[in-house]
Parts: sequence; structure tokens; C-alpha cells
Amino acid sequence: MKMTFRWYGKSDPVPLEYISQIPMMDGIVSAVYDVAPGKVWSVESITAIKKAAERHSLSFEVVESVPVHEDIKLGKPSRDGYIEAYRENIRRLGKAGVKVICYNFMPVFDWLRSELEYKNPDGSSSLIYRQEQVLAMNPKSGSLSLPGWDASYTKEGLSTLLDEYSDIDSEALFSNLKYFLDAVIPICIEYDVKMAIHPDDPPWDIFGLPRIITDEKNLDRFLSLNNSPFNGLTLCTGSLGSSPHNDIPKLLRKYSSMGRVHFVHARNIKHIGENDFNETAHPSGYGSLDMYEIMKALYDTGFDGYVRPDHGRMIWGEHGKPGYGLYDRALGAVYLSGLWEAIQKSHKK
Ligand SMILES: [Mn+2]
Repeated sequence: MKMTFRWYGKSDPVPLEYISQIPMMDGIVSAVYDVAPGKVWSVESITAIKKAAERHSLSFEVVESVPVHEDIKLGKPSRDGYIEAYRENIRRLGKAGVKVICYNFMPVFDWLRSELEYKNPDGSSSLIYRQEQVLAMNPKSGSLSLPGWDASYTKEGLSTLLDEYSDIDSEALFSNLKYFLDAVIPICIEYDVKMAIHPDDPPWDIFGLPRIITDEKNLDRFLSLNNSPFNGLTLCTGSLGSSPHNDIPKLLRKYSSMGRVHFVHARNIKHIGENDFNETAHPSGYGSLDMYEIMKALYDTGFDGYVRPDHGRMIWGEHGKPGYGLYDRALGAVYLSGLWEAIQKSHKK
């Protein structure tokens, strides 16, 4: 297990020096953030991240994310050009020593929350999801004000894009995903870079848009779209775990023993309703997920991939990128490493 920490590049309020001071930290997870989806990243930009990380004795072996252009998800004829750009990014990242690429295949919207600074009774704040509040927004009417979501679309642009998705159901999305995988996995094999899809967050359809990386049945189907071990998962415990129907330690045990889990986002959430959840501190006692069982599932299956803490709360007066403060993520990282050490030593007796 290698412990990592997400870093948003030079504009990240958390400097690499601070990340390197977190005990038991191995490396960063980062990306080139100033290039539009579907375009090729410059070798210079990739090398700059690697060199900056190495100056602080951190590795840079995981990219999150190389975004997938909407035309690929829609299966439009223009997808082939965007896929070629993606293949070139894999080659360049592989040459720079990157081992895992995290990406997602969610139509239009990435992760969704109803509030980014929900005040907890202890004065900390966290990201919260209340289905009713999210569904009360109508993306087509321009009343969409989803917090944290990149509002780079104009109202008209978003409306057109949503219309294009009206023909895309989950079957079509699976088929477009297979087309993408079959084109990129051979390059991954050649350059020793593993693809690791991130589950949909939250893992259910929203605004009439299909979401397919949601549960065990669909994860099985996803992995069988392309059976190469290079086609794998970013198992985000908080994303899949926001559905109470997903048994996270069981899923981890199953897919990690198949060698198909390459990256883990280890975060806790608390169910506060059928489709509602709050993001909590990492330790098991604070949320609905048993983090000990999660780390144990990884240990027992010989997991040697990457783990990172995820989100947590904003504490100690920190103001930062929602979900990506330094303090609570650092506490999460050390807690997870502590669980790992305890599990490891209890096995050696
Ligand atoms: Mn995640």
C-alpha cells in the first residue's frame, strides 16, 4: 500500500512541503489542470509536476484525472480524435513514470453535492448531499447553481448538451465506454499505465442522466467490457458507500483479489437518509463505513496499489478548496496508515 495525497498544482493552497511533512506519505496525486478535456498535455507540464514532487521526496505515479471528453461518452463521430489525444496522454504519462490514471465516465456533471460548507455541531464544516435540494434545481432552466461544479457551460451550451444525452441510456453509455476502453487499453499495456475508473458520485441517475459505475452488478459488467487487468477501478469508498446497498469491504475484497483495484479513495460518509449523506472525519466511529474492515480487506488481498485520504471536513479555521483542506485529510492519512500498521503487525504474530 502506498499512501498518497491529492495536490492541485501550484495554485493549491496546500504546498508540497506541507504534504511531505505528513508522516508516512509516499506521493502525490495530481494532473495538468489548465488544458481542456480532449487536448494533449505538454511533456513540460507533466515533467514539472514530477520534478516538483521529487524535490520534496514525493513520487508522482497517480494522475487524477485525465478527463474524458463528452463526445466520447456520447459516442459522436468526433470521438476518435479525442480518443487519439487520450492515447497520446497515456504515452506521455507512462514515459514520465505515471502508473495509474483515474478518470470517470459520468455524463455532463461530475460529483454532486447540495452544500459545500455544511456547519457541523462541532464547528467544522463538510460537504453534504440532500437529494431533495439537488433535484429542486432544473439544469435546463438555468436555475442550476450546484456548488463546486465547474460552471464553464453557458445556459444554452448546457441545454444543448443535455439534449444530446436524451438518446443516451445506460446501454448506450456502456457501449461508448467499451469503445473507449478497447482503444486505450492496448496503449496502457504498452506503456505500463493502469486505467482506474472512479465510481459515479453519488451512484445513481440524476437529472435523467444515466450513471453506470454504481454497484456490484455494474462494476462486474464494467470489468468484463475489457478483461485486461489494465482496465481497473479507483474504489472510492465514499462514492460507492453513499448508497447503503453497497457493502464496501465486500466489494474491495472481491475486486482487489481479482487484481482490478489500482487506487483507493478511503473516505467516510454518514447516511442521513435514503439518498442523503454527510461527509465526516475518516475514523469508523464518525461515519457509516468501517474503515478498519476496508483497510483489512486491502491487506488480506495483498493490495499493493495507491490509497489516498479523501475530503473529510474543514477544521481548525482552515479555508481552502472544499473537500481538499490540509488538516483533516492529513489526519485521515495518518489514521489510515495507522490502521495498516496495526493490521500488518497483528498478522506477523
Ligand atoms: Mn473519490
